[in-house]
This record gives sequence, structure tokens and C-alpha cells, in this order.
Amino acid sequence: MTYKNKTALIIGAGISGVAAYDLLISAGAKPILYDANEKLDIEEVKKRTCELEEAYVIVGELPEVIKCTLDLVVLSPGVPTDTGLALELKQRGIFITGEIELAYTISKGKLIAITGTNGKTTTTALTGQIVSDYLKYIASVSKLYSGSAYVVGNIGIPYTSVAMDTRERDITIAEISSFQLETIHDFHPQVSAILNITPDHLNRHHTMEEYIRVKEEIAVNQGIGDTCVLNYEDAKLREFGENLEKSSTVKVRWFSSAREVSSGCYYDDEMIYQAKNGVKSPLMNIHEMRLLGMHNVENVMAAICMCDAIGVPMENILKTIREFKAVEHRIEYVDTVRGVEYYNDSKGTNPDAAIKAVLAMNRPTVLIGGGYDKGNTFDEWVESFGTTVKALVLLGQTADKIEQCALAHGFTKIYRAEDLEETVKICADLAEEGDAVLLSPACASWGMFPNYEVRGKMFKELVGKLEK
Ligand code: UMA
Repeated sequence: MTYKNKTALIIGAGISGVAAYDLLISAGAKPILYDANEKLDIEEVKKRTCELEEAYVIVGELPEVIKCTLDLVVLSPGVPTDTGLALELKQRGIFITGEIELAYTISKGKLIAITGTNGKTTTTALTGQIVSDYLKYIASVSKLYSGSAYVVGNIGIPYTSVAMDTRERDITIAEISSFQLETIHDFHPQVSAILNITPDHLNRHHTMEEYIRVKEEIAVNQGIGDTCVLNYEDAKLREFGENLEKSSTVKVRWFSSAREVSSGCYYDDEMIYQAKNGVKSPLMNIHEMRLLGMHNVENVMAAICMCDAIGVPMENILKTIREFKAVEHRIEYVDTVRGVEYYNDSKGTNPDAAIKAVLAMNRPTVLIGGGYDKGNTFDEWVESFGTTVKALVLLGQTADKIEQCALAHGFTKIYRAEDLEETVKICADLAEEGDAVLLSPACASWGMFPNYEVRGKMFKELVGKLEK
């Protein structure tokens, strides 16, 4: 599709809307950046675009005269396809597309696209690192340009912000959310992965069936020579993959944490194996990984399958995996102080995510919990403590609620703190050599911090100040 001289309305002036605006300017289109939030400061939005004060930005009500001039509409990921404006413009026959599709139609090179309810950020970052390390290695031995790796998408870097820079030899590794998959048309990754599908974002997709359907769209345009990597232990994905194998030319590669697979990777007795062309080979012991937890073994296996599919040699893949540390704020190793390992899982903003962090701990753990009350219940989280959590240090709005829940489950080693500084001091006193201290609060940070990143960074600073 050519965008030259096309009048395009971009809905949503967040980071992807602004990047889409800049991309459309570079592509010779006439974009209009629109946001429904009338309180947005138009001058501030303009400054975020490449055109600065010349940019065409509208907030609040969209004038009728604009609606009549549009050739296409680009939705930001956070804009539901069934909002009044999107539906109205679609009914007028205007082509509706998404920010990801826009980037795809302009970018060059190979594309690896990763979706799933959990684990997609870590898997995308790891896959991107493997590809990037490999391309650099090739360049160092051949002294020739071997291409670059671009890590983009839901991970926080809009695909549209790099699309114009990509070249035929480059490889883009994209984390793709279900929101982004709703507005694809020709989006066609050479390698796709769906890591798992559990209930999430049902307020947007309305039903679980629709959420699953949208996730599976990631492979809809794949065909001969392409690969789709799927989790064999997810019943829906197993069914999807088996149908895909029967009905298309797409190669399906499985990963499994529970059994041997015919083609792909599997886990057995602390080892990761590869099954390829009828041959099974041990790849690595999971203790060689710096990532913790069985969910991360699954993420690693998915990354291996994807990188193998684009031809990265196994020794290069495994080298990067051995060196790869967790993504910031996701069970991130911080430091060892007086024999105690400190982990930052500030992204554990709900009980489900926080359970994964507790299960990942392989030593007695002093756990930091509590924060903003999103109305969650904490029973399953407390039940996951088992023999791993030796003490719980609580802070924030949910401290009372969590304490009562823990006591009801018979967990009594509970301490309270006023702020994060006091929390870290209490943890340092409680933890003994060989223990871990884990910040994985099961709650959002709001109320005490602007976001989970600020909370995690402050935790790391406080650990850095502990007496060694
Ligand atoms: N808006 C409208 N009309 C609407 C709805 C929203 O104009 O009907 C406006 C809002 O007023 C706001 C703007 O849209 O000004 C926000 O757009 P956006 O929500 O698409 O946010 P971006 O800043 O562009 O960030 C988006 C993704 N956001 C969402 O999917 C909600 C980011 O994922 C992504 O990192 C970024 O693009 C780059 O690709 C975030 C996310 O929470 C991290 N994703 C969900 C998740 O991970 O669970 C899917």
C-alpha cells in the first residue's frame, strides 16, 4: 500500500500514535493526530512529533469536515475497534488499520512476532538479544554488514518508530498484544509464537473465545516456509497447532515443560532437549540459565525454537541464553548482600504474576508485598508461599487486607513497614545467609509511587545502600 498524499487519521496520541504520525509524514502522507481526551495539551503533543508546532493535532470532538476527507484510519493499540468513532468511520467505508499493520507495510527484512498472555516481554527481549548477538558475531567474523536486530512492539518501542530504518537484511523481533492483532490485515511474520492463553483483557475482547481468536490471528497470513511456535501444554494452542499442521504449509514447532515433543523443545529432569528431524539432543541444564522459574524455562524454549527456525546456530543461541539476565522489574536479580540474594519483581502487580515469582524462588524467601488496592483477592498468592516464603513484609493500602488473608491461611510471620526504605531494612534484618529477599508485591504501585518502574528502581537503590 502506498501512503503518499493519503489523508490518514491516527486515533490515540500516545507513543504509538505519535510514532505513526512521524512515519506517515516520512511516507509522504497527510496525517492528522487525533485524541479523544480533550484535556490533552495540543502544544505538548505537537512537540512530541517530528513536525513540532507544524503538526496537525486535534483533541476532543472530531469535526465532521475531517471525517469526510479521510482515506484511512490508524488505530493506536489502546483504542478498541468498537469505539463509536472507529465504528462510524468504518461504516462510512474508510479503511481501518492499526499501528502495527502500518509499520509492517513499510518495514523490510524478516519479522519474528511473539504473543501470549504471559511471558511475551521476556521472550521478546531474549529472542531479540540472541538475534542481535548473532548478527554482531557474523559481522565480526566476516567484516561485512550482516543486518541489525530491532526489538519493538508492546514491549514499549512502537514498531512504527523503527519501520523506516529497517533494511532487507534486518530482523525485527516484535512483541504483539491482542489489542494490536485486532487491526492487522497483511501482517505476516516469518516466525510467530503464541506462548500461552489465559483469561485477560476480557473487558476489551468481551469473551474468551474472541480473545483466543484474536491471539491466533498472529499466524493467519503465514504459509510455506514459515514457522509457528506453540506451547504444547496449552490445550487451546495444542488444538490450534494440530489443525495448523493439517490444514497449512506452516511448520509448527512445539515447546513443552511436561513431555517430549515430536519437533521443537522440551523439558525433562532439569534439562532442555531439542527434537529435530527425528533426533533428540540435550541442549542445556536449566541451572545454566540466569532466568528463574519454570515459566522462564518455557520462555527460553520458545526463544530457542524461534531462533533455530531463522537459522541461528545452536551454540550461539545457548551462549546468549546463559548470559541473559531477566528483563528489568521481572524477577530481576539485583545483588547478593551478606549471602542474601535480592530480587526485584516490581512488575508483579497482580497475584498471578506474583505467584510466578514465588514459585521461581529456590531458597527461603523474605517476601515484600502490598500496594494499591485493585480489588484483587490474595488467597491463591498466599497459598503459593508453601515452605518458600519464611516472612512477609507488608506496606501500602492493601497491607491490612493481605495480613488478614495470610492469617486466615495460617501464615503468621508478618511484618509491617511505613515505606520502602523501612521495608528493605526489615528484610535485611530478617534474611539469613542463603536466603532471598523478593519484592513482588502482587499489587500496583500507585498511591506510593507513580508506577512500578519507580518502585523497582528505588528498591534497587536501597539494596545498593545496604552494608555489604
Ligand atoms: N484514546 C483515544 N480514544 C480511545 C482510547 C484511547 O483517543 O478510544 C487515546 C488516549 O486518550 C491516549 C491514547 O489513546 O491519549 C493512548 O494510546 P494507547 O493506549 O494505544 O497507548 P500508547 O502510549 O500508544 O501505548 C501502546 C500500548 N498501549 C496499550 O496497548 C494500552 C503499549 O502497551 C505499547 O507498549 C505501546 O503502544 C508501543 O507499542 C502497554 C500495555 O499496557 C504496555 N499493553 C497491554 C498489556 O501489555 O497488557 C496490551
